[in-house]
Amino acid sequence: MNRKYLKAFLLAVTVIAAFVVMHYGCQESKNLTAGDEAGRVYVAPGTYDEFYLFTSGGFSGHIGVYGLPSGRMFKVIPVFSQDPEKAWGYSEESKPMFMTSHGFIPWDDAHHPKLSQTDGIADGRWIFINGNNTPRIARVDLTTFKTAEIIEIPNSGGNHGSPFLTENTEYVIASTRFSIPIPNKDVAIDSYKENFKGTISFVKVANDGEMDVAFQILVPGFNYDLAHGGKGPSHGWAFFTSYNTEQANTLLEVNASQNDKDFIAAVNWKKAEEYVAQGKFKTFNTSYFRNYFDEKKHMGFSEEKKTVKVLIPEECPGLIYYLPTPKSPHGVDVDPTGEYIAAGGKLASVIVVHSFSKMLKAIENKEFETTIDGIPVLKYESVIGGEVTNPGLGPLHTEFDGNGYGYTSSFISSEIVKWKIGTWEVVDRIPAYYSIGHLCVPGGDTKKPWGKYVIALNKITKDRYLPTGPELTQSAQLIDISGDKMKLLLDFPTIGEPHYAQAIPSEILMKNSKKIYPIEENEHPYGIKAEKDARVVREGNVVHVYMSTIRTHFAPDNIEGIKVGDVVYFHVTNLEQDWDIPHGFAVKGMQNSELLIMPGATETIVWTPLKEGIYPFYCTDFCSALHQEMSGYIRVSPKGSNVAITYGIGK
Ligand code: K7E
Ligand code: CUA
Repeated sequence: MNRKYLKAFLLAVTVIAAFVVMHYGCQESKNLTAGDEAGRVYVAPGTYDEFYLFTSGGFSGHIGVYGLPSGRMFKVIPVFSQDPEKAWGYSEESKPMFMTSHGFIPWDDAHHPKLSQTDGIADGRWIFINGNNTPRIARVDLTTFKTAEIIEIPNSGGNHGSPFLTENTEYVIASTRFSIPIPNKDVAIDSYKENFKGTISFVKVANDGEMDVAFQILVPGFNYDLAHGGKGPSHGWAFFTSYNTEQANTLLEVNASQNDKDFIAAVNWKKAEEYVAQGKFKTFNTSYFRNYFDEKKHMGFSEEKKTVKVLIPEECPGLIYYLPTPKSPHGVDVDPTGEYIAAGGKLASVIVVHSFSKMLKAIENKEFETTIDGIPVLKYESVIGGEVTNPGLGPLHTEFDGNGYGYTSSFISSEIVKWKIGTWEVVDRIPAYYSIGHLCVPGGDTKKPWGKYVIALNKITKDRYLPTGPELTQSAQLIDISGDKMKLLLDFPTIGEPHYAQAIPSEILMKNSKKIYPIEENEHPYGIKAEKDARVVREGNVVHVYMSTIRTHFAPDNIEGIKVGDVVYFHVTNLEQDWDIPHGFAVKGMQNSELLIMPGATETIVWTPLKEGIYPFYCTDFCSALHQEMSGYIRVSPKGSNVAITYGIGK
């Protein structure tokens, strides 16, 4: 480039930069709205360029955090699965988070991240995700990007259709993937039709996020797959797909694909609240756990709950209706207006879109085909709003852009199909490489989608990436939807098996991101506020080490008097009060994991030395130029030796 062009180029860049600053400068104030009566502050819709993307980890049990449009990974948030990097599930404080009625379960299969909403718009307080295997719902705090609570869902054979929300996060909702006897009992598997049932669960979310199973609805023994809450006019209702309405218990690939139509269950949860208030529920004895992490005590707590309220549709008229839906439907997605309910019939040749207003009319006129266990089945013709023909093979999930279009993923034909709400015509399609499952438009399941992109979440990526042995990477693809034609911008591999993902403008979360835990607020019973309080205390064969860290040493860093057979608890408080200065802690031969202690936090790890000798310990996180110096020694003497406890630093 010669000098003249360079000058012109620089001028152009300056003008563009000034424009961008002006444009987004005003936009920020336009987008920020005041808090509601609960004091929550949220951000109204607008145009954004930069997003956080939260992806499901599938059977890795975690959430991946990425930036958009870069596709770069920022963080992995451990949720249901142990993670030695963060000692999640290994530290004494985090172990209670894994408690269930099946005991300590250190993994799960997590499919659907779902951002909390206020007035049908993602508000950035929390992200929920389901444990599909051992039925659970987790809540992750988006100020700390840390799992804050995990609640088990009782009376469930698997928690796939979860954790979808009502529009003000009144409830997270869940449905059973597998029907089982409820309460569970020992029966012949081929007694499925008499004995197996499903449940739909409504989990109340308090203003501070605390979850509690408010009530469940006992439903026929089908497989319930996915769900979505209504919005706008359909607020007060929730929709659940089902398959295997044949009620097969073997060779489902054939036996559960017989019926031309299965059902979407439409549940009137406001009505359910009335029935519960009137006492029209049965109390079922059961066992399920609620686990939560106390940010001040830096410690998880676990409580067992023993009963749950169950509504029986036969005794609660108007509670639930079935909408016939072809064929083995998977996703059920409500458009931004709340009027249309799109179903992804895996084996269907069209995308069926039900009309909420027609559904209400059909209910009023009692246009029923039949009734199943007290649940009226509405006539298909009475509830159908439209059918998208030629939607590709194997439609699964739909998201919306807020400009009147739906985007449906089709697994078998491996593409995204864009269609117009109202005319139901397909207006564009783009291949996904390969075999897309879910897809995500920022805000694409809310009242006011942010749009701009659709992200394809692909299951199979053959020939797209460097081979990595028998299993290839999973991937996401970023597609521009700002014009008439979809445009592929970027491929990026993702960690864990991708199912759903959700995106939110970065500025909503950035300003709330927590930097440190104030040390003066640390209420950990084994925490210390200053280095001078560091000590080692023996209680029989249990030894408590109250340890501190600050750049660049541990206190104490020499410990003697530990014996084989001791159970040693290292309670490590990180005294740092600077952003992004965690310290690590690990002893040679540690049987569980390291610790990674955030500024101002205390964490505990237990160690049982098996042999006498000298054991180095060290900081695992490169924290300063003298990080390699951040280490110490523990002397372990034989069982029964008379070496007294001594400890110190700098002596
Ligand atoms: Cu992968 Cu939502 Cu579990 Cu569809 S589900 S793809
Ligand atoms: Cu502390 Cu490295």
